[in-house]
Amino acid sequence: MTSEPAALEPLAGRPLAPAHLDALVAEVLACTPFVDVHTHLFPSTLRSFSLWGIDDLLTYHYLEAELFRASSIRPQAYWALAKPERADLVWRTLFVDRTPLSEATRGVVSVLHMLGLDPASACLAPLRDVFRGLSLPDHVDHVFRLAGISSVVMTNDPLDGAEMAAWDRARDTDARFHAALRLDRILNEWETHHAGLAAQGYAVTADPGPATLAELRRFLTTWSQRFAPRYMAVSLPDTFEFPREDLRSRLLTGAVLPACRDLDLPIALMIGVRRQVNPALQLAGDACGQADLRAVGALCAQFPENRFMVSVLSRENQHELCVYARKFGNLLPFGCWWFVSSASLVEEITTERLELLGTSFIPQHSDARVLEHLLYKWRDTRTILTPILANAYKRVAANGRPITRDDIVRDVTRLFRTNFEQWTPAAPVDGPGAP
Ligand code: RAT
Ligand code: ZN
Repeated sequence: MTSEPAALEPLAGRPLAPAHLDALVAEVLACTPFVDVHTHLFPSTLRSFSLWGIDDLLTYHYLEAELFRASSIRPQAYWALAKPERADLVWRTLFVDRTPLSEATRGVVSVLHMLGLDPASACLAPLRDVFRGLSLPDHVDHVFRLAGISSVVMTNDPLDGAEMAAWDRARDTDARFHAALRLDRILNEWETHHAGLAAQGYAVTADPGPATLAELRRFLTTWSQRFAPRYMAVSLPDTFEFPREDLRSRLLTGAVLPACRDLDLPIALMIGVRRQVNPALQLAGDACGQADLRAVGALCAQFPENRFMVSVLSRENQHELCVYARKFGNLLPFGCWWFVSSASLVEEITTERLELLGTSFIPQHSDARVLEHLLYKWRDTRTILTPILANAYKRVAANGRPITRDDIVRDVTRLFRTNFEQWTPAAPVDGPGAP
């Protein structure tokens, strides 16, 4: 992130000539610290959970999916390799033997370049040496600064025993990392995972009646008190329907949404994933499908006291989501998720959202799993957003409403900070983080 150039300051309240708009938008995007509302990152104090450095970057599942297309290696043989061997294979296959043209490979090139490393290196040894020499806490500071972000929201699963034990052991916290309570196991696999709640002392059964729902609500309240999450979250299949007489609906309406209301928390619904269409690929084995967004409309209408952050995975659902957001003030579209987070689609989706919703949405989150993902994901977002916003301003100016630098600062701040801050509990997002 750059500091504000003093030379541009005198322009603050004055109408801008269209020729200045691209530069001004780029400059405001560069100097506004963003809040990253959905990641899979952990603070450096949770050492064994923190993914960073070249081997983690190269064994990202987005790249592994591409490896299995480019190499004849069988998934089983790949998983049997040690992580550095897997990273070597990905590097050789996707970066040396081929040009890194895809979004995920270009991302690694961008990260290496931003860190002053050689993206054309024939092997990984020199890159590993550099990462080995870094102190993780210093590197986190450096990456946050370079990425232009002030805080990130994690993904925290209260039924993940290993993660919870790591939180118990962690002595320090990092106020820039905020929690989000992830409910996939509860809302998508209750039959398998209700035993996890029972093991924590909650009297729940496989077939949730009023007593079990009350216990689930107590569970969510206890974990919310412990983690101070910014929201609760769940990813949902493309087959998700609401209303519907099923287990998920009972859990959602009987416990999760009431708990969100009690705790004044939004729920993030990430809709459209088809999990494990090719299980041999492990994390890379998920796909996507078009969902029926009447479910979103029904939830927003039936639960006006709840706030719904929604991201949809299929391109075909994006326009419908914008239209539903125009109908319901308790619906906040966020991010271009996973398979729609590539330049051409981000451009299309963001332009459409701006046209239909003004600034009342959150354009992007990084979904970073590896610390350095923040670098390319946020750089790409700023690059893509610059002409989209500048063109929107040019059209408004051409229609007779002059644009000032203050307008741009207010809009960018709203899109990448305050829309989220206003939807999350009173504490500012740069305040205390997870325990
Ligand atoms: O984008 C991803 O890394 C996916 O694997 C998922 O984690 C997805 O973002 C999710 O949060 O379910
Ligand atoms: Zn994610």
